[in-house]
Amino acid sequence: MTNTSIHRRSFLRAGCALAAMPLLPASALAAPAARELHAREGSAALLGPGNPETAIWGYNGIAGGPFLRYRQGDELRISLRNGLGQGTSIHWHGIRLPNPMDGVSGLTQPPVPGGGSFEYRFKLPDAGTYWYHSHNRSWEQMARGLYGMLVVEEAEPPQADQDLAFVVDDWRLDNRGQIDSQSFGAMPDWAHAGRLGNWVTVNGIPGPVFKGRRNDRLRLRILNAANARIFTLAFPGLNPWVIALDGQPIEAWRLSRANLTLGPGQRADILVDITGDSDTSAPVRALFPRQTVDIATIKVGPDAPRRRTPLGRPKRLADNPLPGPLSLTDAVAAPLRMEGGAMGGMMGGMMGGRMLGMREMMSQGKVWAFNGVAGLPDKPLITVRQGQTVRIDIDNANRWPHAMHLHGHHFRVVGRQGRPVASSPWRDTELVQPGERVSIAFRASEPGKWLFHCHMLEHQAGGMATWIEVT
Ligand SMILES: [Cu+2]
Repeated sequence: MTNTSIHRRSFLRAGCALAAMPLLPASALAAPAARELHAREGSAALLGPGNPETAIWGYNGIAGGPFLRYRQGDELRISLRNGLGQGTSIHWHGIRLPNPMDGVSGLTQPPVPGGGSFEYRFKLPDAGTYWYHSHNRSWEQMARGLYGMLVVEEAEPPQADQDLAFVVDDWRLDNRGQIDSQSFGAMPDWAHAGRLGNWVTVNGIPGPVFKGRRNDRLRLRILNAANARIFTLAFPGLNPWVIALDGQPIEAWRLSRANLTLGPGQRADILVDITGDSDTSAPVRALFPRQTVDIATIKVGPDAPRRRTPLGRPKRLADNPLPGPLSLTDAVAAPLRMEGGAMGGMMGGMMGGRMLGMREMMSQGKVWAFNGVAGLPDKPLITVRQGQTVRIDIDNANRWPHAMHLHGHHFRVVGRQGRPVASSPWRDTELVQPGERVSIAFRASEPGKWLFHCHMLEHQAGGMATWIEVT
């Protein structure tokens, strides 16, 4: 199990003060012409400066892609150029957009072949922290670095002295510091927790240091970009305010003793007030089952503070114009039973319209099923009309947590273990624990075929994918 334990040594070089990664101002990026994201090979300093670089795949050759930043209501216009030896496409995670722009290879578009290109063009209706990533063979393409953060600025952002991306990923590296490509497709990963890495980066580097002055407020846009790892983060001494989840504003709450848990694909916007004395620092800590690792440091510089006391409770951000309200009494409902995986006791499932035994399924790389069907079915989970409220009753009947992601919509949790839930935040990805029954609801907005799948990418590839048709 050495591969799945996090290496400690990367985090012992606390002295190396790497630059934080501020997001560029919108004016620097919002050019009217189409910008290009070129999916290609590149190299990245995943091991930190002074160490050999790691060969990766990235948009414009950058591991974790360029940060994209727009204003609410802007049009995104990006040409994907494929410089890889295999097909690819880009999904815009959390963005409400027309279905043909959703970027799901095999459902909303054919994969863009090597040497080909495809133009994505759509409006950005909602402000918040989103991301974009490959949606073809994503279990390999994302593990190699094909993803990036997409920020849509609010008209009135919260008061903060710095607005920072905080993209957490775990990479599985071999002992030469290169991406372990031998283990792509390894069935033990697919049947268990998914591909877990052994090397953690924040914004593509190990242990970055974010610098501020005493009483500064930092906005951290945290994204879990890992294939499969659930990150639990602690901010000792920092008392952050959580102000948004999956891009959607919430009533600010203090993370004083609690930790922040993010499943793959989930985001949280937090505000951190630096209260330490000059030249002190506070860690951002990742808690693993048998280990705690400082993945970033927030350092108080020697400069005089720009204000005498920290800022108070933040104002609630303006809500996005999400389609609503939900009409639960006349919602169209579908059950979704999640089965399979190691120790799951699944006997077999439907594949391509045929009933297969478990051994036969595994020989074709399928180890999970939704409602007894492994892999993307020909028929949707449910067909609904635009404007209808849809409820999905998820029953996680196996031994593993799953990060369920709905494309093109945000939903609310409206039930847990069969009991109604009165209020819950809008999300696009929900972490469902083993044995948990969770009902989610949303209003079908755009017509088309919307994928609903586990964002643990090996589970998705291993069978956990279905779709919802909006007519
Ligand atoms: Cu899963």
